[in-house]
Amino acid sequence: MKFLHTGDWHIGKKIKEFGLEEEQQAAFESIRQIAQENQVDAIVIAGDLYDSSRPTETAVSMLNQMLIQLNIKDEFPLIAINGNHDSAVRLGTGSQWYQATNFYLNTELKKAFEPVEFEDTEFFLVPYFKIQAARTIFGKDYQDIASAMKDVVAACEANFTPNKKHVFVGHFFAAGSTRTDSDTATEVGGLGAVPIDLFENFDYVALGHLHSKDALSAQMVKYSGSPLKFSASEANNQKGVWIVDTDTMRVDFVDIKPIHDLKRIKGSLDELTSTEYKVKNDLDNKTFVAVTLTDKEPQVDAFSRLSATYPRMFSLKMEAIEKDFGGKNVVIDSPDKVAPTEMMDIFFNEVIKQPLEEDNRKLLLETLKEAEEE
Ligand SMILES: [Mn+2]
Repeated sequence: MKFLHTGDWHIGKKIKEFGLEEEQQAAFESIRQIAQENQVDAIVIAGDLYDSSRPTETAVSMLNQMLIQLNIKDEFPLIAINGNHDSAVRLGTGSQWYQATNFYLNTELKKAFEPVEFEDTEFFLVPYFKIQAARTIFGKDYQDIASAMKDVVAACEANFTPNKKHVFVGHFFAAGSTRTDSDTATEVGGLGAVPIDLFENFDYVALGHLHSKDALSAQMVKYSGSPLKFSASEANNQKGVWIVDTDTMRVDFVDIKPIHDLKRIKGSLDELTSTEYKVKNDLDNKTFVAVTLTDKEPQVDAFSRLSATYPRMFSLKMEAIEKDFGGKNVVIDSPDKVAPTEMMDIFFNEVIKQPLEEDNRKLLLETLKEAEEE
């Protein structure tokens, strides 16, 4: 069979105050077209369908229309799980009815071990879950997601039908992957990372969570990435979906072109606000723009001039001020490999010049934990 692997739609998301309805609708139409052109037998959505556990009415109605279009009108079977941004309970309401039209949505860990079968392929739908859910099911006191995942994988493997292909659909942070700024940026002390060699008995692992398709370099363990760029760090990312053929085990990436791009621009205020610059760099009023100003002196009217030129400017930085911050320029070689707590220690020691106090450290850990759960 052939299926399309996507995820991290984040319906309802905004970039700063700018809604993305038009862009998300256009990206959806591209996904639909790719599914039709490739004549896929199913579409896998690997979590984070919504951006929020309490999506707005507009977001709910938009996602509903999309799912109705794909599943009822175009008659594509759908395979989906919740991500950390979705509320498992809200998203999962109705999932038993959906099965009547070949829409398989699993939001409960305990239901992940019975595969959904299509022709030669078994799909194991493992939603984003908290350690507590695994403790309840397996009766073990896991301290990290990786050890819980090991038992989850074993429970799936126990139900493998031999001679079929096995696909794991999941939503987690795989060890060794690289982040972008729109990913949920906290993994307290790395407790959330799952090593990918756990999945060696699966033919393909369709992941959601990280927003770059290149977050992992494994051949058969892939993040689909988000269909749209959500942050400046994704400006040069290629967005799209994977088409997976389980007969040949061929995996191809198909691009999605955004109707309005997201770009990073850098230069002096005069240069960036000139018409020539805008034209030359193919920037229009709907382009999402992250600006780095190179002027040595602060420019009082920078914000108003830039936002008049780029109505969707979502970030503005001054290179000179960043470098002069606290009289010290702290360089961290691989920030994605440094735990947030360690990052704060470096900040306090190097910039504030005194260590983080115990009370504040506690507060920081609690805040990180809350952020991680959101
Ligand atoms: Mn996500």
